[in-house]
Amino acid sequence: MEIYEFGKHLINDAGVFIRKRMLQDFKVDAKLNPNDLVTDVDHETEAFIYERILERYPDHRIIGEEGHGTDIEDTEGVLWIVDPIDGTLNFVHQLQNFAVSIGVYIDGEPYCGMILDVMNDNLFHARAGEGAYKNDVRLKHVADTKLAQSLVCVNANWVVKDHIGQTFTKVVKDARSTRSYGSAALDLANTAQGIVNGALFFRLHPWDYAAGMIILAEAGGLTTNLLGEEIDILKKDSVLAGNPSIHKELQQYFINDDKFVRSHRKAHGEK
Ligand code: 2AM
Ligand code: CA
Ligand code: CA
Ligand code: CA
Repeated sequence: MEIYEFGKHLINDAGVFIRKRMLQDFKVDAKLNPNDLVTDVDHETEAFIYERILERYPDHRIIGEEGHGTDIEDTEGVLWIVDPIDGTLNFVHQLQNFAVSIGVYIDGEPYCGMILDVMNDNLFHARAGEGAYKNDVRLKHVADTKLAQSLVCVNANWVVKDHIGQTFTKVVKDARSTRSYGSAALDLANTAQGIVNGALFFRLHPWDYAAGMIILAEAGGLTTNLLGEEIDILKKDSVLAGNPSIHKELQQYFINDDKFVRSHRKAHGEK
């Protein structure tokens, strides 16, 4: 079976695994701070995905949020980038509104991406050059929109942050309104399916956007960092995603704000 087909089966199986596992008790631990949670189910799902990939493709490499592939520093060969549960806080508090996200890169080039909205059982997927899909339905290209008539995904945490909050506040004021689903992968999938027009994050990790970037690109959208620079798939960065028009409009808020640019360079370094 081909990688893309295998990946779609795998992510659906991971969804079945999570839905069954979450009926039993699971342990919740704090990672870096009391609001940064991880559960047994995150770890078990990552192990499930990791083992299944290596069983089929022993020479592929895998990076996962919960500890796999921490030594990987190059993009040679087939690289799977996995977030077993994106939206762990939603998983813990709501038992819904979380996703599995899997992106596949070959020699550093986007190959295919899958995002499973686990409790709604909706699979967003795309292979480079072949369009993006929600289940079996091909997604239309995202429509160009102006910020003033747009819904954009922004997490309030960025709006209240020192140094960068003022810039995010301007975006929030100028947008028609904001949404935040608590899962970056679902924010990107929702941008691809056009129910929101863009999504902005000051800091994400590769597993948060590896799949979403590919799916959005295949739906005609753009993803860069907030300064309009290309994202390195091995590094954490800020993310600006949207239809081409709003992507261009939103970039100006960040690029033209010296204080923001300085804070961004401090957090993420020079490109
Ligand atoms: P996670 O649930 O896989 O940890 C909203 O919380 C989004 O931001 C989710 O996609 C979440 O991924 C991610 N996220 C959580 N904590 C984060 C952190 N400290 N830095 C960057 N992204 C984070
Ligand atoms: Ca996490
Ligand atoms: Ca994540
Ligand atoms: Ca996660």
